[in-house]
Amino acid sequence: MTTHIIKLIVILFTVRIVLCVNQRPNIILILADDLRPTIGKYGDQLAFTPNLDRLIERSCYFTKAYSQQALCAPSRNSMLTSRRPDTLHLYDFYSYWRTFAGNFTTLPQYFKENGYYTYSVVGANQRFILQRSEGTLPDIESKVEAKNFLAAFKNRSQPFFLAVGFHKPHIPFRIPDKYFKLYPQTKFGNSTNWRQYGVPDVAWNPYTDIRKRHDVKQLDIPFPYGPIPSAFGMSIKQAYYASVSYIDNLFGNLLSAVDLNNTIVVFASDHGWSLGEHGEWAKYSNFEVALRVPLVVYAPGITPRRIDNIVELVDLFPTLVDLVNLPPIAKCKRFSKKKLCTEGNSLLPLLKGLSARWPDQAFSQYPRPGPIPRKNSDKPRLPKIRIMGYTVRKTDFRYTIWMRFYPRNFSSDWSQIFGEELYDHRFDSAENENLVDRREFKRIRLELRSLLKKQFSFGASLGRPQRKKLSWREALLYEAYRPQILQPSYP
Ligand SMILES: [Ca+2]
Repeated sequence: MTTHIIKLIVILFTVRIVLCVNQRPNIILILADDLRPTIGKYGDQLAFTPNLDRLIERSCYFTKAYSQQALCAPSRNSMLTSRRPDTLHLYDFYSYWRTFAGNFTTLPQYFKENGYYTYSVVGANQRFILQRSEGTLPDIESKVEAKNFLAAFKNRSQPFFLAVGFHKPHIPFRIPDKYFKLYPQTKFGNSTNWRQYGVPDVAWNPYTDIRKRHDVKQLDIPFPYGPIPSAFGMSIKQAYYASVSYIDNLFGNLLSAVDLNNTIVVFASDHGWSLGEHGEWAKYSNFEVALRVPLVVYAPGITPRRIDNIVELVDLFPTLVDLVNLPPIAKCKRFSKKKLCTEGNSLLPLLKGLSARWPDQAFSQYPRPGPIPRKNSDKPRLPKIRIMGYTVRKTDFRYTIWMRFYPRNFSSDWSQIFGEELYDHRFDSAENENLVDRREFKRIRLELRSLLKKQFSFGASLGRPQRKKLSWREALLYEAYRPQILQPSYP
C-alpha cells in the first residue's frame, strides 16, 4: 500500500514538473554578425528593414545596448557566459576561456540543464570585400535549417532554445544582387569623415582585414592613416546597408514560421562597425560606433516599449533566465571562479517598465599590441597584447583610457597611460572632439576614471605586476591552442 502511495506521489510530482516545463516559452536568439543599429526603427532613415521594424513594434528595444569588446569571439563568449573579457581572459580569436579562466556555464547550457532542448544554426570568407552573388548562400542555408528545426519541433512538448547566427553584414558583402538595388550609391553622399584631432594613436584601428581584400589592395591606401577614397567608401556603405536588408529579409521569412504566442525572440549583434566615422572602417575599437548594438526582446505578455537605459550584452543571460522563470543567477563576486554567476543585470525590470534603479553604464575594452598602429593592431594575439583600452559609456559621456597590460598574468598598470579620451554625447554623439585636456571637464574625467578603476582594477590591486611563470602545459596551450570558438559552440 505504502509503495503504491509513493509511486502515486512520484507520478504526480513528475507530472507537475512536466507541466511546469511545458509552461515555459520557447526561445529564439538571433545574432547578426557586425551589425550596428542600421535599422529603420532605430532611426536610421536610409535602412530598409521592414521585417525587423515590424518585430520591434511588438517588442522592447534598447537604444543604448553595448558590446563588451568589438570583436566576434570575445564579445560572443562574454555574452554567452555573462562575464566580461577580463574575466574570461579572452581578447582574441585564439584563446579558450575554459582553459584559461574557468569551466563556466553558458547561456544555452543553463537552459539545457533546466529542461530545454538546445539547438544552434550558424552559417562562413572570400577574397573580395564587394561581391555580388545569386543562388544559395550560408545565411540562406542557416534560415532554411532553422525553419526545418521549427517544423520538426512543432508538436514536441519540450521547450526549445534555438540560436541562429547570421553571418552578414560581416565582410565580405557577398549577397544577392537585388539588395544592392535598394540603395543607389548617391544616397550615401560623399564620405567626408576625417580622423579626429586630439585622439591618441593607440585608439586608431587600421582596418587591416579590409585592406587585405583584393579590391581594396588595388587602391594602394597608405598605412595606417591613409583614407579610403570617397567613392569606394560609398560602395562599402551601400554594400553594408544592402547586407542588412538581406538579413532582414531572411529574418522575416524565419519569423513567419515562429509561434509568437509561445516564443521569446531576441535579436542582437555581437558588436558594431565603423562606416567611415573618424576615417575608420570595421570594428576593433572602443568608439561608440564599434560598440553599440541593436538589442530587441520580444516576449509574449510584455508590453512593447523603447528603452533608453544603458545596457550591456552581459545582461542578456540573466534576463532570459528571469523571463522564463528559471532559478535566478547570482551576481558574480570579484574574480569569481563559480561555474554559474553573472556580471550583468537582469533587464526584466526595464522590460516591465518598472522604475527600477538602473546603473546606466556600459563597460567595454579593446587590446593593442603597442601605442602606434601596426599590422596586428586590430587583432593582437594574447601574447602580443601590451596595452588595454578600457572604456565606460555613461548617459552623457564616454571615457576611455589606454594603459600598459601584461598578458602573462592579465594585469593592467594604471601608472603607465598611453592615452585618454572623453566625449560629450550631449553635443557630440559622433565622438569627434576629445575633451580630455579641457579644464572644465576635469571633474567628470576623474570621476569616470575612478569608475573604470573600480571596475577593472586587477593590475592596481596587485601593485607591481607579477609575472607568473607558466607551466609547459600552460605555455603550450597559451601559444598554440586553437579552439573551436570562432563561432560560438552551443551544447
Ligand atoms: Ca562579429
